[in-house]
This record gives sequence, C-alpha cells and structure tokens, in this order.
Amino acid sequence: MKIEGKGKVLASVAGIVALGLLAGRCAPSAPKGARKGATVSDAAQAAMKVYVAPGDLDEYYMFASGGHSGQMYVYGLPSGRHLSTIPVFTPYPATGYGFDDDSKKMLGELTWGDTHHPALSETNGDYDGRWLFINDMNGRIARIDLRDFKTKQIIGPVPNVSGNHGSSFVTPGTEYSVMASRFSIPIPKGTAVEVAKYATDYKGVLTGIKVDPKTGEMSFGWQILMPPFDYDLGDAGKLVSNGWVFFSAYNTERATGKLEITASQRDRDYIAAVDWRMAEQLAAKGEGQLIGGVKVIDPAKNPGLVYFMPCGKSPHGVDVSPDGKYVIGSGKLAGITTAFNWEKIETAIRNKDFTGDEDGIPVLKYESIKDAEVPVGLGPLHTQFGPDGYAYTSLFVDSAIAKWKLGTWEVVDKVPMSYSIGHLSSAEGDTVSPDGKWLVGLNKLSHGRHLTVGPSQPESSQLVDITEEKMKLVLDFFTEPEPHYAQIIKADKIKAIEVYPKEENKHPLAVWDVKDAGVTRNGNKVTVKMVEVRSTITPTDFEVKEGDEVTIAVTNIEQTTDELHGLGILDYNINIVIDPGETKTVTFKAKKKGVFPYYCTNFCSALHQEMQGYLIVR
Ligand code: RUQ
Ligand code: CUA
Repeated sequence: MKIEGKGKVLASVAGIVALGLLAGRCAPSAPKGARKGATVSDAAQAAMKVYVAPGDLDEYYMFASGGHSGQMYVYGLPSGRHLSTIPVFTPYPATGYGFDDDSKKMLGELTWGDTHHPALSETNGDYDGRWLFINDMNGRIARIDLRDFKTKQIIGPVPNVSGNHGSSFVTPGTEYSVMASRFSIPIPKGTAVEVAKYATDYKGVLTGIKVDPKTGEMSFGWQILMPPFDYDLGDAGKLVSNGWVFFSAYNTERATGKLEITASQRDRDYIAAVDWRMAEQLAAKGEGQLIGGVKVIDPAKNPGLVYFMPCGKSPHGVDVSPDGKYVIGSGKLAGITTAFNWEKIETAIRNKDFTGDEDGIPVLKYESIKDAEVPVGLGPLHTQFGPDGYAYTSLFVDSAIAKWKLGTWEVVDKVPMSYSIGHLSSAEGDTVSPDGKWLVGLNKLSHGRHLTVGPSQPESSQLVDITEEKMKLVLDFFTEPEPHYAQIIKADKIKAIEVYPKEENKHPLAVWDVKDAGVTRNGNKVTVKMVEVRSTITPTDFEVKEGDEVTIAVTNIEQTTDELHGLGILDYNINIVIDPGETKTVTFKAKKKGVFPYYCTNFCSALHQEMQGYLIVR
C-alpha cells in the first residue's frame, strides 16, 4: 500500500471494514467463507494489511522459482498478485521465448529445466537489483537482467556437475554464483561405471561460476573434487565469514539403492565449508587435473581449501545469519537445528581440531564448533532472518514456522502452515540487512485451500506478518509449480525500462522506416526485413520458393510503453513477440507450399485485427 494519498488509503480501509461488516452481517460470527475461529475483526485487520487498492503498487517484488516449469514467476507483495512470468529454461509462447533465433540458440537441446534457488545479485551482501540468477538441475545457471526482466545468458551444462541443486547462491559481492552436485556420478560424464563402485568411483563437484562485475557475464571459475555425497544446499558467508561458502551434504554413508533407508544410517552428515578465495587463487595458478575439459582441484592435495562440519542427520538447508557469525544447519530428520559459531569454526581450523577425514578432507569436531542445538520442532528445512536478531525456520513435518532468537536460542513463537512448508522467504531475509515485515511460507500442498481445479493442484504460499512479536498469517495465495525458493526485494531497488530506446538498437537487420522494409535474396537464402507498428505489418505479403531458408527480422518501431507486437505464422510453428524498440529474428526452412497468413498476436490497438499479411511459398 502506498503511503502517499492518505485519503485514498483511509477510504479503502473504511471500505474493507464495511465489507467485512457486510460479510459478517450477523456479527459477531465470522464472515462467510472465513476460516473457523476467525472473527470479523481478525479478517478485516488482515485484509487491511494486504490490501493494495486498484492503481496502487505493491511494496515488494517476490521472485519465485518455477521448479520444473523451468521459469521464474514474479509476484507483488503484500497483494500476492502474479505480475509476470520470466521464461528461462523452457519455451514460453506468451513472450515468444524459445521461438526466435537468439533464445532458441540459448536454450540449445534442452527445452526444460528444473529451477530451485533464485539469487539476486548483491553488493556488500545486500541486494542491488541488477541481476537475478537461477539454477537448473541440468548443470546450468541462467542470468536474468532486471533492467528488462529478460534471460540474457545460460551457462552450462557445466562439465562434471550432475544434478545442480545446491545453486545458484551468490557471494556477497556477486563474485561467484555457485553450483553443487546432488547426484554424484563417475566423471568425466560419459564414463559408465556400475553402481556397486559408487563409494570409490563416483564423485561430486563444487563449482564457482565467475560473474563479471560490470556486465554480469558468467564464466567458469573453479571446480573442486568431492567425495560421493549428495550436495544439497548452499549459502555464502558474509561479513565476518565472507570468503567462505557452505554446502550441506547428505548420504555421507556413500550408499546406493533405497536412500531413504541406506542414507539415513549415520547420526551426523556434513556441511562442507569452502574457502572460495583460495579456490580462486588455485584456479588462477592452473592447479588441478583436467577432467571433462575443466581443471578440477583436489582438496586432499590443497589443505585449507575444504573442511567438513558434522551436522544433524541428513541436513537440508544451510543458512548464514545477517552478521555472518552463525551458520545454521537444519537436519531434516531431527527436531533441532544447529547453530555453528563462525569464530569457533576458525579456531578449530587453526588448532586442527579434527576428528578424522573424508578422502583427505578434515572433519572438524562437532562439539568444538557448535553453539547451540535449537529445539525448533520437527523436520527443520530452511532458515530466514529478520532485522531484529530473530530467525525463522520452516518445519516440514510439523507444518509450521518457528521463530527463535539468535544468541539466546529461545523459540518464541510458532505459526502453522497449510500444508507442508518447504522453503520460506522473508523480505531481504538472506542479506546483511533483512527488512522484516513479511515472511512467505512456500508450501508444498494446498489441498482444500482453493476452488478445486482437479488433481493437478497449485502450490500454496502463505503471507505472514512478522512486524509484531507474534507472527500472524494474513493471506493465502497460489503459486505456479513449484516455488522451491523465492527472494523478496524492496520494489524501489529495481529500475526497469519499459521501452528499448531506439538509439540502443544495434541489430544489423533493424529497420526503422517502413520504406526500408522488404525482401532480399542471396541464392536460396531469403532475408525479410519487417516493420511492425500500429496497425500494419510491412511488408503485407511476400513470396519465397519451396526449400528456401528464410530469415524474418522484425523491428517493432514503437517507443510507447506496452505496445508489443507479435508475429504468428500459421502452419509454420512460428510465434515471436517483439517489445517496443526491439528487433528479433526467426529463421526457418520453407518446407510447405501454399499461402500462409501471418498476423500480430498481441492485442495492440483498435485495428489490431487488421495487422495481418500473407507468406506465399511457391
Ligand atoms: S529445496 S524444500 Cu530444492 Cu531448496 Cu528445500
Ligand atoms: Cu500489433 Cu496487434
């Protein structure tokens, strides 16, 4: 809710109260449809908090991973409105993504991805609103530019990485976005070794993807050879622990088969602590063995690079507190979450306070590095932070969020979630300066919370007000599958353009005047320079010969917000969308003879239906 225009806000508040009263005509019973136990005033108060009046803007963006949809979803908070879908690893006809030449090339052979953890770029540990990184299980990371909310680069599949789940977390200066193998394999890829040799012949790798500080361009940084554990999640150290990155690991049993049994034998698994500055130095010196085309560094030969911190059984999330002093490890099969003390970790490293090693990587002594085992509840998965020293941990088994205090380790409140919370996200809650205010529970199940839509149900997200001592659930909203993790950033940190300025368009096939539109032929290669502007597609028809390779370059010469034009060609599976000021190309073989209508797919003006033409293939 915008603060300016107080009168408007008051009017809308009054409106809600009136609505609330109307709905609950026979006060004091709850409004029709309200959950059992809720009173009119609870509902009205909650509504007032999340209500964004027509025309008003949300205060935060929430960027949610779209899981195996391969996309990113953008929501406004506190309204929970779905604002946009950013296609990343999967074609998306609505924006023509994956159909034009550039995005098709960027996707390559993989036309799906499984995204888990968005990572907003950071400067000094705080979101800077420049880029958004997102991982894919197929060993890739994508970069979205928040200047135009478009996917600009996909790096990978990176050699030797298999099942890139512990990703795309960034270091506090966005020096690196990291990757980790969830499924160890024999490396390099393409080597077939029987599963019976898993413990010795399979390997995991931890990888740093370097990010150019000016352009955001990603490149291979370093890779570290690791024992065959399942590396699950990660987080970079900050402030006092800056320079380190932490990865949780389960199946330290090195088991195969039914992991639910075989990988739950040990009481403790690990968090791997990696000195990424040292990794950077070793990579710069050319250290490592060439495997699969990249240098892989062996930590056994480079003492000081990696340490294992024993952690509660089968850990999932690992999260570093805003001051960088605590590393929180959640053992998902335990009733506690462990707070490790960074100072104690450093001391233990200095004193070589080890209990053994794993393939030459020292294991630190648990008792020496932990500060507390916090009794948060059953099935702790992930932890986020508030500005006031409080931490919030999601409890999958208890289906709740626990609020607890860093330092005193006291659990002060719990709020139930419907149902089965996975990740949670508080406003800027994984940075050096969390905003507080809002916390979103990203739940795996939504049964019974919405109108039925058949067996394929949406995920549910629940908005929790964390401004007061007691957490308050204020809104249910529904998210596209499957928001594993989401990040919430203050809206005013993002400065997006809505039109591509003409002077920035350097596309070699761009034409800005309808006079310059037309068809040129070079052997069997045909280039069509096309202009779209309200309400004509120029040329209005053109001819090619069967078997020609045709490239259509469309320039949308509009310089007005929201004036998008599309180009759909029937029977040729062609569908692109061109934003104002943009040029896009699509190349295809004219395989079918006949007359094929083309038209603008985005409703753009009163004469939108007139934006059409004919492709004739002779
Ligand atoms: S995961 S529910 Cu893919 Cu981040 Cu924890
Ligand atoms: Cu252009 Cu419709």
